[in-house]
Amino acid sequence: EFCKGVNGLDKVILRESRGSSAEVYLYGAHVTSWKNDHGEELLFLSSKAVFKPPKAIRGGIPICFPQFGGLGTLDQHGFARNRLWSIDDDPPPFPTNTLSKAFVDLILKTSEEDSKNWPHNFEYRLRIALGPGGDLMLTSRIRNTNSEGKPFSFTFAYHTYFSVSDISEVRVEGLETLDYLDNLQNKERFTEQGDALTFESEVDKIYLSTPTKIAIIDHEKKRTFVVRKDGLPDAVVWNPWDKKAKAMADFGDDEYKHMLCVEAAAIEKPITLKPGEEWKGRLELSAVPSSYCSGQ
Ligand code: TA6
Repeated sequence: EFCKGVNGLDKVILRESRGSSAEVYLYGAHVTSWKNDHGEELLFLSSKAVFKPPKAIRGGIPICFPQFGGLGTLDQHGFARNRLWSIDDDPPPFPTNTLSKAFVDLILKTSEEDSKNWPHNFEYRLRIALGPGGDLMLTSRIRNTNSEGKPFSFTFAYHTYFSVSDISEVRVEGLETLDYLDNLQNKERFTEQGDALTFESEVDKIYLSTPTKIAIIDHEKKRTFVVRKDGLPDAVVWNPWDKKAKAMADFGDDEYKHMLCVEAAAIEKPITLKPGEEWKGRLELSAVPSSYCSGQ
């Protein structure tokens, strides 16, 4: 369903037959809402989010491409989240492994402007779909359409902001004992301790070679988010906490208590595509009652 969102920006609403829904703005191909079949909002969106290009929307699932973070020559997190995407009316067959009738296909291609800073031709096709159980599935297909002989490399993240009732009551399972780069200690490499992650201060860590499944347990809501990913070996965990929260104009001072970013990513080893080659990166989010034991 197409409609106008905040500030008249084009928005698509996906509705699944059992009541779950999602919303995505063509600006940034940015998912800003994902609700379960009880109408509960599962993603965090800042009350101060600015829906005005070229500023990225604060919350939901920003797409970080072709550069994660400030690691290269482009703006922080690349330009995909700051561009107007189009509806892809000629998508290649997507091998989605679940039948989904609630989906939208978006596409972003090289622009004159972006070629100045990132001199490559690409086609980025993104399918956003709701599965029968209300799972949210994002499938990215990025193809190098350069003329012969010009490979390109990129880093990538689905920068997902999960809504949590109280960050001090949240645990993350699946990243214990792994190595990570700590963005707060100039990206030095450390090894995570042996049990679930808990949060009592700012965290900004890039976990390396992570499992395909990560669980985010919201104790108060008795809800577990399950992140399943494919083609995305790394995972970023970020909470700005109070000081950084105050420093962001598009983020409420106390909002850090109600969000956690767990981002399926490919950062440590950039992805390189030769002309004609295509990369696929899949993210599948589900929200299940916390009686769910993460070992499943
Ligand atoms: O994902 C973590 C991170 O790289 C943090 O360092 C912080 O900068 C966050 O992304 C938000 O970045 P943004 O450009 O959206 O404000």
